Amino acid sequence: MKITPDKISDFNKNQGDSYVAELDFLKNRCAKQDVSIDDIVSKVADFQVAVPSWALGAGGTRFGRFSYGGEPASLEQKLDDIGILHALTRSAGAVSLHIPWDIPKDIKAIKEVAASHEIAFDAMNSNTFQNQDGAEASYKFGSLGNIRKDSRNYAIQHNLEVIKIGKELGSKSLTVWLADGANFPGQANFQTALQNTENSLKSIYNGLPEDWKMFIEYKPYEPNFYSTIIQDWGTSFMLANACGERAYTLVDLGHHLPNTNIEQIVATLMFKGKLGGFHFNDSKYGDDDLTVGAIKPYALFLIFNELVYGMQNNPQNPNLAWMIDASHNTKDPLEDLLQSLEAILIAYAQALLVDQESLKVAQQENDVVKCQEILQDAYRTDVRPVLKAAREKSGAAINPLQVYRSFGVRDALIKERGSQTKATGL
Ligand code: LRH
Ligand code: MN
Repeated sequence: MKITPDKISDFNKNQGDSYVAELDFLKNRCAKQDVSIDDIVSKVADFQVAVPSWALGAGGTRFGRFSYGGEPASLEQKLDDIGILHALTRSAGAVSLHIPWDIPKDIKAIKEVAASHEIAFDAMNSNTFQNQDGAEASYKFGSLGNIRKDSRNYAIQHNLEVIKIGKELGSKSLTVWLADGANFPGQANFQTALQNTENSLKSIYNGLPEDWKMFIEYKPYEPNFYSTIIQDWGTSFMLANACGERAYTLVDLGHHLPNTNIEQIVATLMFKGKLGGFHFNDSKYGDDDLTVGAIKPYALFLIFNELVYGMQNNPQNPNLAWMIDASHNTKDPLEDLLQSLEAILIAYAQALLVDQESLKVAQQENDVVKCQEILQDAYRTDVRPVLKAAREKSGAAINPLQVYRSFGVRDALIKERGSQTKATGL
């Protein structure tokens, strides 16, 4: 199923969305504060988020999985689905592959399919949290941090293999997330496990091509429920510094204990030039991998406020890798991803509206009330007309979800692929 730009622009025309009037109102209102809405429209139009190859089918939990019908059964079909998201939004121009869930059988063919949808290959993800058939060593008790040398070496080799595949595809970064840890006190020596992990990461880093980055993703728990070796941003930051200047910390929004001040972590990592990228999602309790902005939209806004400040004031921090990492247990995966893309762009546009100059003055005067008023003025601004303008400017759908439903995309995918296909991934 391919959605062509002309079909989208026809739908846009016939829809007659009145967003232009709302946009003009916003332009007039913001002009007084010397904020250019046209600038924000361009920045939003340029903002590209990578879609995870492992989140295009129905996700599940240990308590069950409910398939969705028309799921992509191959990497080609996954790229076609991301092609649909990109055609509708023009902001999903990259895929983040997970190996071995999505090993390209024919590199040349896969690159052609991706190019046909104008999709780039973003960070590659290794998988040393599942034993593959015929595995020469086990990851049951860990991988890079395993007490057994054979498991550590096997995991290092796997990451070097993932880099090799990524190089052929044109990717420029590797994300390493480790499930490694312990379920019980005494099960592992914390220092030995950390030392083994650091040495293993250094071996992988030494195999990183000159123009590549390595992202070290942290997580407090799951699947281990007593300790996780790379449990928090500080451990990831420490390991990234130990590896070298092209190693960075990756922030998955769901990988924080309740009430963690994630925006402060973001500010700290950008200040130190060690923030590499994001896995966007939302959560109420644990690593719930829910739709971005579905539970804590204000927290997402505050994170983007620090990101915008950092992008304007921290040249020491590289361009960030933006990725979604969500799981769709009860929603149509593509509708869920469309909602996540919308929430990310809304938070970004609201953060770009923050009057940083006035905020700085209010902070210097310890005018606590004024500081909050400045932030919440931006957060309480309906920026959806900005997103619509950015999408129409990019040849995308003014209202992607409406087009997705009106074109009957899911029914067409079920007709094309059947109702029993199952996508690789979580
Ligand atoms: C771990 C994680 C990691 C991926 C996996 C699919 O919870 O966030 O980023 O490897 O999900
Ligand atoms: Mn993640």
